[in-house]
Amino acid sequence: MMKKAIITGIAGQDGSYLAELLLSKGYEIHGIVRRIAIEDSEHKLKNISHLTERIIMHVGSLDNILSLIKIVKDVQPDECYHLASSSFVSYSFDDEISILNNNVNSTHYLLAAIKEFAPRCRFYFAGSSEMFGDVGQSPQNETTPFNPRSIYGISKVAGHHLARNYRSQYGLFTSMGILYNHESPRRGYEFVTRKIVSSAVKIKLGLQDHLLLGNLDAWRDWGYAPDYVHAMWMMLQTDEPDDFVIASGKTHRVRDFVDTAFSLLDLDYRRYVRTDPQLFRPSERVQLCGDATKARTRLGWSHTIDFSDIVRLMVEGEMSLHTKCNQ
Ligand code: G4F
Repeated sequence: MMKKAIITGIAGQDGSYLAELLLSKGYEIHGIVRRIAIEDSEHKLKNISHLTERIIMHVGSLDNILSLIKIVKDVQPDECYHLASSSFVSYSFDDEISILNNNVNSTHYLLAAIKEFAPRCRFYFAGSSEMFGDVGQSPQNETTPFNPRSIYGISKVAGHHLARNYRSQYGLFTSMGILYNHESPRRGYEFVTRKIVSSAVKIKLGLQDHLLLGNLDAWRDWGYAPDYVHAMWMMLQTDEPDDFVIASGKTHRVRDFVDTAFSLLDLDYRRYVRTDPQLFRPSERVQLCGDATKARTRLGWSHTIDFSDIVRLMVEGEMSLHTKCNQ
């Protein structure tokens, strides 16, 4: 029988790739989106505009447990991928309050709705390397203690404990991916990789003259988003629920990303990139680098696209957006 999956955050980078993957596997897909997304679909649903005929959209709010109960009850999903969250790692106090409330409550409401109304549904929780935060060891794996240093990281640790608790207390199948940074041409503009390629292309086309960045010497373990959503699906196909680090295992500096992107456009980044102390973040002392041995051995997962190809795909994607606009 056709499997049914609910995806929260379906219009985001990961949600859109996951929807494509599950459709290719014959799933019936149900996406939960806010009313505002339907009203401004050209912008807010652009990542899934090519899929809207093939997915069932539910207008619902993740901060309203009643709307989630209704959707879970009606759909009776086999799998639920909870990807929606305020995912930009902000350090602003204003954002802190809503990020913590939204991220923790939405996870709790969904788990509670599933426990009551679709207890056989398998639940994927989108964890993050931000949960490790100011960590004492590199690389990190599933046994590394969490020491989050951002509200976003704290909200993900709380969500992780909720999911684990529903696993051990109520027997729900809840699995978590601790995903390191994953990028693609669908990445949001607030994240450093998209900011870099978008500016580099504009500089190349004479539409912008410089790029302001924060710490160029911050290290990140960057992978390719479609590889990472494949791991999410694999995690829900196992015999037992478990938690997995998903990472490339290789780190690069923001400076390396900048250099590679600008070089692909025959530009010398040193002429255009300036740093702004206001864009620096606290607590970025230790390299976030993931050890995905468990995912490789237990799931058979591996990443397929390396750093330089990710940068190239993003630069090409950005260039083609400008070409389309000018046609
Ligand atoms: O692209 P970023 O904003 O991503 P960050 O904070 O690592 O978080 C992303 O990955 C996490 C792990 O998967 C997710 F949990 C999270 O939701 C998100 O997807 O920043 C990357 C690095 C940081 O070290 C930051 O300090 O780039 C550095 N950076 C330097 N200049 C900048 C900038 N980041 C941003 N966003 N903007 C800058 O101008």
